[in-house]
Amino acid sequence: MTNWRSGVIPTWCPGCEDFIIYAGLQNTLAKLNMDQDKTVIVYDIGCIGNMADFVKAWGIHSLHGRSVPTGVGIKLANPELNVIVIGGDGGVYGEGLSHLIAAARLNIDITVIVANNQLYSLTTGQSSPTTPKGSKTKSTPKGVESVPVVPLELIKAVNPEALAQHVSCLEPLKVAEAMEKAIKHQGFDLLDLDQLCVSFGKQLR
Ligand SMILES: Cc1ncc(C[n+]2csc(CCOP(=O)(O)OP(=O)(O)O)c2C)c(N)n1
Ligand code: SF4
Ligand SMILES: [Mg+2]
Repeated sequence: MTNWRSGVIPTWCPGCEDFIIYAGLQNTLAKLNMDQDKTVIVYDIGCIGNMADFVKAWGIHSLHGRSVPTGVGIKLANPELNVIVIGGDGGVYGEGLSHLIAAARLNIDITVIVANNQLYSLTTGQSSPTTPKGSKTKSTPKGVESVPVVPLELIKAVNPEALAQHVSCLEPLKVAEAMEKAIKHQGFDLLDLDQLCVSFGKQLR
């Protein structure tokens, strides 16, 4: 069986649900017997993006908010490749939101997996576009004033054919099932994962 672990020990905080996403991805890539030479994983910047060091696969640790267009470029240049994009809510729904919408509208055949902890966690817990209204975070001590972005509704609005899923990391088996469905899907797909940041986001769950 193909080994998808790089050998580098993950540096996430103990109890971080990024471990669930990492385990789900490892299991799914192995279960689907993915061709390691034809699988490319593009990582955004952030805690979840640090997975770039922990997975043994071709990949790019791109820029914050620029993982989706990097993945789109790879797919357009070589359609034979399986392209998976992994990022956080800050990168994919904040700085990179227009790229996400463009890729969904064009129905580019990539899988986008988002660790949605409703925070900019690597930078120690500022609010993101998905932080619920009223939530107190490091950057919003009096509570967030705006309503959150709802990723699945955005995707469905621009492409009814796209596969858009939402699963909580509290259900690891469902995370892996959803990853399998997403990777098998032909066309654009988004997997939004409810991921707890135990260090800065306990007040959000
Ligand atoms: C263009 C750019 N803007 C800002 C930063 C600083 N920065 C690094 S990580 C990060 C937050 C990441 O949040 P998210 O994408 O949600 O990932 P998480 O850390 O929560 O997993 C920010 C703002 C950066 N590296 N590059
Ligand atoms: S800061 Fe939060 S998201 Fe980042 S590794 Fe720690 S628990 Fe996970
Ligand atoms: Mg985040």
